Amino acid sequence: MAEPSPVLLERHGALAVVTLNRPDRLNSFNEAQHRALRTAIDTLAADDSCRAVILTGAGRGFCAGQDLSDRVQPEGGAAPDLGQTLESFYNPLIRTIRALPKPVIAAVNGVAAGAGANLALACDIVLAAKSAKFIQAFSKIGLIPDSGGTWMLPRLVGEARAKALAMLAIPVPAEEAERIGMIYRAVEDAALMEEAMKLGMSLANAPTLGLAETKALIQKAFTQGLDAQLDDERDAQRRLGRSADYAEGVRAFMEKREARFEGR
Ligand code: T3D
Repeated sequence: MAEPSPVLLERHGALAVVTLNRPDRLNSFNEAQHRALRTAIDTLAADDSCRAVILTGAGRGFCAGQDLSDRVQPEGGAAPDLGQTLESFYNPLIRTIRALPKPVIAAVNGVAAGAGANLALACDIVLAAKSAKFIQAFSKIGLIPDSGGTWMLPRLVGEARAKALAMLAIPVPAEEAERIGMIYRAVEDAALMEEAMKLGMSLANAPTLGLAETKALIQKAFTQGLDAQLDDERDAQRRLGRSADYAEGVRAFMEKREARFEGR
């Protein structure tokens, strides 16, 4: 029988749902899943009719990071070059999601561990089922939090918590993750996909160019001062002022009706 695809891609109009699909391994990454996810995201990136993306996991986990069964070293065997896997797979994945000019929602349906946790945190809006938890599992196997973890965690939760969570690999339940600002919201398990779809549909029908500029500017804010940020805001607003969605937004407001944004 043919192997099931390690990544599923569904379209609901302008909204795409990407599902990691190796549930018996908690959707941990092997090379096939990396390649399939890259293809799915590249396809959506190139498709202007896709205006928002949801990333979720099949089964009871979101993603348990690297598939460790591919990392077992025979006694006396050569060590793997983990820098190479980061360079080839994890880093491009995080860079692509951060640079994607459309919103990406993580719908964290269950445990998110190692690179799986940091993949979720790299998304623009993170919703999690209340039973989900986030674990910086790396320290348990002698590694550092990769996939942007050492950059993202201190920004989200502060240096003190980031170091403790990373060094102790403490599981953070979804509600606690919401309380400390690590994620946007924890929701009832049964409501997760409905909430994610609602949010996704509303983003998919929003002014996409404005959302893309908002995403880029907020991400930039961590790396530059206020003066440079004000200049970038001016430039973005100038570009957006020429967009069809801005003209439609103003017209709709004046005519007291719902705007019909087209993402251009
Ligand atoms: O290597 C490189 O290229 C560098 C990049 C590294 C990036 C990384 O992500 S390193 C970190 C790798 N991930 C981990 O260390 C997490 C390992 N998994 C766990 O700690 C636990 O599985 C969880 C805390 C995530 C969940 O625990 P629990 O008790 O809910 O489930 P479980 O029973 O441990 O797992 C269920 C099955 O999934 C189990 O298989 P089995 O016994 O039913 O056949 C388990 O072995 C498998 N599984 C879970 N995580 C992984 C995995 N198999 C391979 N690799 C995994 N990461």
